[in-house]
Amino acid sequence: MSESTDCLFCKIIKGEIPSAKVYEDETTYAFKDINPKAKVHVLVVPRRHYANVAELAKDDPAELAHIVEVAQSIADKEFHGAYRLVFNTGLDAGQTVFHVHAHVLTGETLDE
Ligand code: D5M
Repeated sequence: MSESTDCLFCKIIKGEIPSAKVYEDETTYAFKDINPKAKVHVLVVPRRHYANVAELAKDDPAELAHIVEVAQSIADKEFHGAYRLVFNTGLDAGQTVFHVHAHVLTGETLDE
């Protein structure tokens, strides 16, 4: 599915809801998390709508690899390439927005 009308992150990608953009290209959009859990907390999302990382990996593994590249480039700029990458997957794992997103946590030394 390429777009979901009720999806918060689809609306952010389309500019219908404001966001603090960090990076964008043809396939991918990155913006600051509204509730940061680290000094730098960025969400990296594919423009196409996939519910979770497993769907993305199955349907477009190149985009998943690209999301990792974008995360790396953010951390290279913010914190000498060190970062934590999290994909919450499923309600019981804490996923609240069902448009796949990589949490990139960086900018400071992270607790274990
Ligand atoms: O992560 C969903 C994340 O999305 C959570 O960390 C808050 C963030 N969020 C929710 N609404 C917004 C807006 N409008 N801008 C920026 N960030 C937002 P999950 O893994 O699904 O729990």
